[in-house]
Amino acid sequence: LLTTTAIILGAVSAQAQTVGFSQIGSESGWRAAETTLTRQQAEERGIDLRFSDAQQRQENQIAAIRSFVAQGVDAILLAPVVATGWDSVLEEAAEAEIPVVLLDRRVDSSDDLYLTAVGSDLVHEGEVAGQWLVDEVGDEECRIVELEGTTGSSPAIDRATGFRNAIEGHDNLEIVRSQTGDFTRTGGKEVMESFLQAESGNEICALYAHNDDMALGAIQAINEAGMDPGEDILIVSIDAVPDIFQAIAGGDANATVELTPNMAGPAFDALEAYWESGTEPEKFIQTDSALYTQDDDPMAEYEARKDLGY
Ligand code: GYE
Repeated sequence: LLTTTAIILGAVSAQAQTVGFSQIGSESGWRAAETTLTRQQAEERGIDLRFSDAQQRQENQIAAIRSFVAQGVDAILLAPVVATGWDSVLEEAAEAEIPVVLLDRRVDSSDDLYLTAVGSDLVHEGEVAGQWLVDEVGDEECRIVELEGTTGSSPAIDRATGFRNAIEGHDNLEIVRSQTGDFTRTGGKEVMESFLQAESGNEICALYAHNDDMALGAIQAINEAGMDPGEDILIVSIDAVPDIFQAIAGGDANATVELTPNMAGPAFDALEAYWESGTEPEKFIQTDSALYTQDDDPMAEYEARKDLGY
């Protein structure tokens, strides 16, 4: 009887765990890389990944989570497009005893409603970007325009806060325009065009973009306006995607703050420990935020990232 039981338990534990992944969409190169790496990590670990692309709409994410609960998956990964409106669907997952792991963004819900959150300190990222600009301009007057991420998302809220923390007390730096570009290149280009028109005749010293894709779109707009991005207008952003390193190498951008796209590694590690032995992880598993500038061999950084699925 014992042998038979051991064989059955062995078979059950060897059975692939099924994980539902509610992904925001593919709005940026960074997001595409996160999806690529999540699929690779699941493959390597023998996890059956069920993927849903929400096209950046919260209602699609909520529907996907409900579907995963109905399927009886063993865990859910959620990259929450915005920070609010998750309580009821997370409660449904909790009632079904399905652990939820948040990736790269946070939610306002109680942390009892998710196993852990894997991501960066988004406020600190904004502070790193702001401090770079403070150091770069010294005492010079600097009128700043800001391309914000998706309205209501935790990165848009926190990266705005962090940047303002860093420039506080430096009265020569002033944010004169701020608008969402929704984390996309198209959004960054279109909003930067409107900034340039609205500020024609006034000097714009710097652009702070909440992600590299909006900065890359803005660079196109600045070039089309006959100005020199990286020179006439300093550009600092966040994500460290390969294309921003090409822009930095070419003098079209100045600095980026790294966000690893590998959120799934730590997420699956926590889930495997939880499945194996019920280990409850810390509620926040933090990833690093290194700064890269023109002094950091940008083409080597490009080469290191270009095949990661961005
Ligand atoms: O910076 C951006 C993506 O949620 C922190 O989402 C992430 C952000 C990332 O659209 O490229």
